[in-house]
Amino acid sequence: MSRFSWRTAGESHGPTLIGVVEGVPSGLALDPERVDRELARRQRGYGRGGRMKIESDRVELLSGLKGGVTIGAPIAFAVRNADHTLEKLAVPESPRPGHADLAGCQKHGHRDPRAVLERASARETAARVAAAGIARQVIESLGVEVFAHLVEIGGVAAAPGAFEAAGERRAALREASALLCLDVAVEAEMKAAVDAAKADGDTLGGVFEVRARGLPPGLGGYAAAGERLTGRIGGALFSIPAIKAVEFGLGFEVARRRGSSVHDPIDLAPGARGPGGWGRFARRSNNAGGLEGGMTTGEELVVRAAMKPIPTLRRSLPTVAFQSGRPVPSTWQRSDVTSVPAASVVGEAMVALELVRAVLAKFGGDSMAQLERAWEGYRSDLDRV
Ligand code: EPS
Repeated sequence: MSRFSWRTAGESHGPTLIGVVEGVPSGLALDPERVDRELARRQRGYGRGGRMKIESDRVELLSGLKGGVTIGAPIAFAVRNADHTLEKLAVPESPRPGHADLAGCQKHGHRDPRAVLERASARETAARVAAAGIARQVIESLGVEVFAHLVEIGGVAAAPGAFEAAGERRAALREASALLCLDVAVEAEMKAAVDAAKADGDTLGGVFEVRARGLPPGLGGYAAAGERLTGRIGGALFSIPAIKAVEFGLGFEVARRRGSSVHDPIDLAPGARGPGGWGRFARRSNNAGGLEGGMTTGEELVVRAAMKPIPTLRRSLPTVAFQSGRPVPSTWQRSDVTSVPAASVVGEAMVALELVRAVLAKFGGDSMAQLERAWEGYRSDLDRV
């Protein structure tokens, strides 16, 4: 079995984004429409700009399948760019504060922000969402659900219990929301914040939350730094452009409380098995956000990420022209007012990719049948612990 890995290539205004996913077991009937649904969701969200009116992202599966079923070979895919004007676009005269422009030019020793921003652009995340849309079908077939929703935008927050209150209606509520938020009551206020920022030529950040259910305890590991799932998932979320903070469960609040009100007491599960049907144990609370010792606990995984406002502002910020060295206002190109809803879809994808990696690392298997046997075998093993 090859180790699970994925990579992407492609520029924001190049001909196409491409990607390769390796290590998906054979025998999985892959649903390309499942991938396209995620790509469409990433394009949505109140506050998105003109580019999303041009694109309609779709995945083209190029290898690793026979009759729509995985054969255990690398899965290559493309997501074409409708706007592929890369060679015609002007070179910006100055770097934008907040974007990769300046540090990227310094890193490469040139004065062409376009050569940096074309790859640094969050357009690349469409390929990540496609990679995850393929790979997550492995864990979805095992009953794992990964679900992200927007919890805050421009300082306007959803009610803290919005996810629990939504219950089984969560997917429908999110689908109906222009912001991919589960709290219908705050949506008008959130939209008003986006409208106000737009009117001022400004941009907005926010917070999204990713939840994962159906995970067995013991994914990840404590024995080596690189196995710790907290670090893997945290790193995966920090790899999304513009993410500045990540917190699991209680997050920063753990630093303010005593141990007795942080750690989740352990009980025997009220039924014969714990959450998700794994083992005999359950927790009274989930302040840990589903991770202890770098491993899943079997409780729900709960992680939030904070995104900064997009750095391309219609109202300019002070910067310096490369050639003249003079202070100039930053230039504006077409951009979003906010893309936190889209970032939530990318966050869901990144968490899903790390969970696929962790599941395949623990259970292995060249084929889905072998993976499923190992998964169910572990369920029986846990009854003896
Ligand atoms: C994006 C495509 C980009 C931007 C955005 C994300 O399209 P364009 O630059 O052609 O308007 O809308 O990129 C950024 C926010 C950024 O900072 O680079 C996309 O497909 O998500």
